[in-house]
Amino acid sequence: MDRRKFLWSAGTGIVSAGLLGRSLAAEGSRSAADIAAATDTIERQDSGVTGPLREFRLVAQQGEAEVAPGKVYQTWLYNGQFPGPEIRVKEGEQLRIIVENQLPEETTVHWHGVPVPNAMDGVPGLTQKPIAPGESFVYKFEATPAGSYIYHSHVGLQIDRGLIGPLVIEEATPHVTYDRDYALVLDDYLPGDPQPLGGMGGRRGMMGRTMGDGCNDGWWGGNRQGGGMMGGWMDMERQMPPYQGLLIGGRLPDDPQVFETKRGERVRLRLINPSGATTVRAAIGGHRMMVTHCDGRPVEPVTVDSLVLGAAERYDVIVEATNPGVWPIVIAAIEGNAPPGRAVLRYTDAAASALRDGVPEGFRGGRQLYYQDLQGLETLPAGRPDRVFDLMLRGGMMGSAWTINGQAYPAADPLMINKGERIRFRMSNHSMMLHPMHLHGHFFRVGNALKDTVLVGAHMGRAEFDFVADNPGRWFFHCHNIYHMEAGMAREVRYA
Ligand SMILES: [Cu+2]
Repeated sequence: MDRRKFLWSAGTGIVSAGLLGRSLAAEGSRSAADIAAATDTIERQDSGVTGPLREFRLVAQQGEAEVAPGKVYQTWLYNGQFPGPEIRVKEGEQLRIIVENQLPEETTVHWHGVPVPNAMDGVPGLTQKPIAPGESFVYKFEATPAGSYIYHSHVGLQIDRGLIGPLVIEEATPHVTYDRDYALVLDDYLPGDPQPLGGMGGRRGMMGRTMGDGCNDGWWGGNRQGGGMMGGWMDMERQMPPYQGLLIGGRLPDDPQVFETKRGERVRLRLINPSGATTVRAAIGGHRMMVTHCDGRPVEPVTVDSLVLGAAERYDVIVEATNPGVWPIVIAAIEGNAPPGRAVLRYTDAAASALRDGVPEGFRGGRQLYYQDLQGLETLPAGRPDRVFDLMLRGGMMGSAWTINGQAYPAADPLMINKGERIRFRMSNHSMMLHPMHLHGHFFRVGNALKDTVLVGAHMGRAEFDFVADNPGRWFFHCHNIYHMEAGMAREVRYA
């Protein structure tokens, strides 16, 4: 077993691949049936050391998304679904995913968080030629390690059209027990075409609209002050697109996605946030959350009342069903202006069937999760770095670029590293916005846990992480607010 595999599997009890052959969709998973149509379990590959081959087909195409009854908009989708179909596989299986591009523009698919071989990483111009309209590309990689991931387009602002979906790799032997397992896709809702920061010319005619009308009670602590619109599509003051709400499972709060449970069960909720730009706080009415994984990596369970997810971050939590009723699962923007989103946790054996509406306790106080609360079960041991990069994140002045050390990608120097080195990135945020910074192809250590995306606080917030250069190639490092990424907040990390 090479160093890389050992590092990430230590302590998780990998079992032989032969035990992983069963194709089993999680009970109650809404999209299990949908994906089944596109899924075949095929013969095992010739090599005895690999798991079964699983084949999926993702068709990127134009279509309609219905976010509430009668509320339909034209957008871009995978397999006609929004969010895209849940891809759920078992640790060790070999994935073969055929992506067909039926869009009028180029596209690619990135497997966010999975340390795939470089050529499978889906970054246009860096790891592959983009998939032209009418063409296909076959992504092949091993489903390892287990975790909750995201797949999404990596071209331009396509994430904000709906080209997102959940990728779940189930553990052979989870470190926690649970009775149900649901993936919740959190998203910011943007009807209409996303536009880059450079293109704010008022083409969308959003001028004068008061965003968040009717929802402006401010309890979630979103940025409510200020008059906002200074003209054009982008809310210039907040530097956010005109999101009209937050979605869970592609649904607005008036028609929420419902997750069922029964008294006495333990429910695993995989909270994943492939939002285009929005950082959210999440809390559940009447229940605490036991955090068991961050960005897919297992951690010592820690119980909290709320947690924050930057764009592309994921947390798995276990909820103990000890409080029968119908409860809201609420997400609220902590940057930007989108009104809150909601799903529902419903006890099928509860007498009352009315939603216990209101603001979950987690928004009124209680314990919030911080990175320092996370103790990874797998870890990169503490140590001195061989190479340190100090990275200043700047931008946000009227119409300016978003930069790292003053350079805006692609007019930016690659960060050069050598295989085998331990690398440290130290980021400081000299801007007024949050930056969820993501490194492709590697897990990194934040505090005592492994992650792949780390939120750097606004107004001189700082964050640092260490990683081992163990996956050679040309890798993207960028802000996962896609508007910042498109305006330059990105670098290539290149192995010499
Ligand atoms: Cu950013």
